Amino acid sequence: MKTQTLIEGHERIWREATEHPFLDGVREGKLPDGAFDEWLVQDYLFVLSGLVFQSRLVPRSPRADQSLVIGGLAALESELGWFEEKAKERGLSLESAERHPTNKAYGDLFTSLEDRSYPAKITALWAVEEAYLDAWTNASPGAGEHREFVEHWTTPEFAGYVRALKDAADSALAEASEDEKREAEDSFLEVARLERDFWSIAVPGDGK
Ligand code: MP5
Repeated sequence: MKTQTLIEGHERIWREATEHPFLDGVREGKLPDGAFDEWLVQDYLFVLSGLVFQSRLVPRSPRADQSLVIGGLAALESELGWFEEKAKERGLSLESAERHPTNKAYGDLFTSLEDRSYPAKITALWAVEEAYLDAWTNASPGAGEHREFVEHWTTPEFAGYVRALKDAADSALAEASEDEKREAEDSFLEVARLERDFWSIAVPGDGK
C-alpha cells in the first residue's frame, strides 16, 4: 500500500475534502460575509493542536525522518505568527474563540494518534498537509482579499514539504505490518473526513 493508493482508493472522500464550496467561494470571491474570518479563527486553533501533535512526533520518529518532522514543527510555529498578524489586520480576536465541535474532533484524532503506530502517524500527517495543499491549489488563484492566503498555502516550499512527507509515509508503509497498514488507512480516512467537515464549519458542503 502506498499513499497514492490511499487517495485513489478513496477518491470520493478525498474530492469532498479538497473541492469544497468554501474553496469555490475563495476562488470566485463569493463567500458569504464572515465565513472566511470564522474559518480562519478555527484554523488558528487547529494549528495550535497540530503543534502539540507534531512536537510529540519528534521523539517517535525514526532518525531518518527527524529533520523533516522538526522542520515542519518550526514552520508551524512561524505559521502561528502569520495567523496572529493576519487576525490583527482583520480585527479578529483569537483568544476568545471557542473551538467548533469539528475542531475538537480533529484534536481528539491527534490525541488518539499518539497511541498508534509510526506508519499511521506519518500517514496521517502527510494526509493533513496534502489535503490542505490540494484544497488551496483548487482554490487558486483566489479572488480579491483571499488571494494572498491562497498564495501562502500553495508555495513551492510547502509543496516540497508535502512531497517529503509523502516519501516518508511511503517508506514507513513499505515496512509496515498488515495491522499497521490497516491502522494507517483508517487514520487517512479519519483525516479526509475531518478535512471535509472543517471547510463545512464556515460553508455547508455537498457531502456530509
Ligand atoms: C492544515 C490546516 C495544514 N492548517 N488546517 C486544516 C484544517 N488542515 C490542514 O496544516 P498545517 O499543520 O497548518 O500545515
